[in-house]
Amino acid sequence: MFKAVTSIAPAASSCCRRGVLFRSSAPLTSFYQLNTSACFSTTSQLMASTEFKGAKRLEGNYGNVWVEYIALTMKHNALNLGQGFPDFAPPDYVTKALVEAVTGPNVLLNQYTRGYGHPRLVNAIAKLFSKLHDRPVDPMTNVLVTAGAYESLFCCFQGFINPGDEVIIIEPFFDCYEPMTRAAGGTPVFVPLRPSKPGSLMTSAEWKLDPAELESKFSRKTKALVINTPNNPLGKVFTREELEMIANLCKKYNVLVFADEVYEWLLYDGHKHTRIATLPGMWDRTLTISSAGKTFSVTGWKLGWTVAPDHLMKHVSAFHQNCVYTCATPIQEAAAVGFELELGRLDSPDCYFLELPAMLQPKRDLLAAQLQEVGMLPVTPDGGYFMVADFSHLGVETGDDSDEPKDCKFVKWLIREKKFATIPTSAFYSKEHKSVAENYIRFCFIKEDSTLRRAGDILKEWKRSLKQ
Ligand code: IK2
Repeated sequence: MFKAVTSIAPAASSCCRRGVLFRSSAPLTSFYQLNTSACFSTTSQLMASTEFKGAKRLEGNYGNVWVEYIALTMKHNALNLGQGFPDFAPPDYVTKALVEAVTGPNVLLNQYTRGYGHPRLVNAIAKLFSKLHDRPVDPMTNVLVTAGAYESLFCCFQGFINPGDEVIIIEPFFDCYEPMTRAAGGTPVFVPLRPSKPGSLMTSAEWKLDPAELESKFSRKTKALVINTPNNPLGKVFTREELEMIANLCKKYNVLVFADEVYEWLLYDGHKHTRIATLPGMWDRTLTISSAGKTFSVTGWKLGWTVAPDHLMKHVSAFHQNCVYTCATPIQEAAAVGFELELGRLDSPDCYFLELPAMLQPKRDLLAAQLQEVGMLPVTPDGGYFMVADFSHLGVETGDDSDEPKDCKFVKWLIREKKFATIPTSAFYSKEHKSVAENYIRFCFIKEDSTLRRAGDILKEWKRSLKQ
């Protein structure tokens, strides 16, 4: 039933039904993954025999890019520049704070805490966001702590979207926005960022929205617009002018904004992050979503939060209360300790929120140089920790004549043949716009330099073999 023998069989068998990915105490790259097809066939036999159908809202929502490509990466034991997580240690003050929370004298930190967020954490987040939003943010009514930004997003969609509502999604988009819209009964309406100079070297700023095209997507049915800045996968940091244009349309058509700002601290070359909630008239219609996983390089902690005005937050909180209810107390305590420390040094270069992008910028440049060396055209990101690159000039013959987008075929070929994992960029575009991105694949550069160099070596070796 399992692809690898694990010493955690009892836990594994209980999680089999959920298709969970396990990590052993072995190095970061050696994950143990369940054979999900075996799990599903057992489940489907069960379903067939009892004729229970899944809920209609799940139709079209089975499987996703992560499930497919992570499984392939594991199968081929490939170097993983696909999924977005660091392969280096988080700041030790947060990990020490977690140990202290679990083993220290305050044993109650191992028990349930306040459902909408651990008091110490919501206080710290409210203090920070009062500064960032330049307005009082109430810890008890304007902050909701969730199981990752993912749960914040889910609660936003469930809290506001009704059958018949439309949600405008700016592409490329973090892939869960589409199934989350559909699961709430809504209809996603896509509008793409397009490269202004395809086939040449670009920065992420050169991927642009057409304002007229965007406005054409608004209608009486539009309930919300989702924006992700800095953007995954492009690294585009929307400018103040671009955000004002979007905000003005949202005000004109009376539309909510779900602002996914999980990469809010990851900015390069002096770029500034504008929070759409801070633009005139936007606080009252915006839910801002963040992630401790991205902020403190602890993606496995799965801790996020939403900041919003009371009249919006009450719907999102009600949904959270009826599903997850309360997040892990020690994790919240440790994140609170992290915030309290950083709050005291926000403008100092020692602040992790500034130190991390300063550490990542040379990694970004190293990866870009390596990609250029083998003939790819990287799009230099202004933010985030991903980079997309045009591979179309390489002329690789994958031998795959399926009707999948070119980037999917190329990524599968790279994993299979070169043991090197990336993610196809078309996965972040809707069916109708996949062609905009199918010459690009996505690399994650929040990795040790040695990992990035290994990636460069694989690519260079391959390039050499092409010449022979
Ligand atoms: N929003 C965006 C834009 C994200 O990128 C993520 C998670 N990162 O994705 C990993 C990848 O693209 O390889 C989330 C939300 C979810 O964040 P969290 O982990 O806090 O739930």
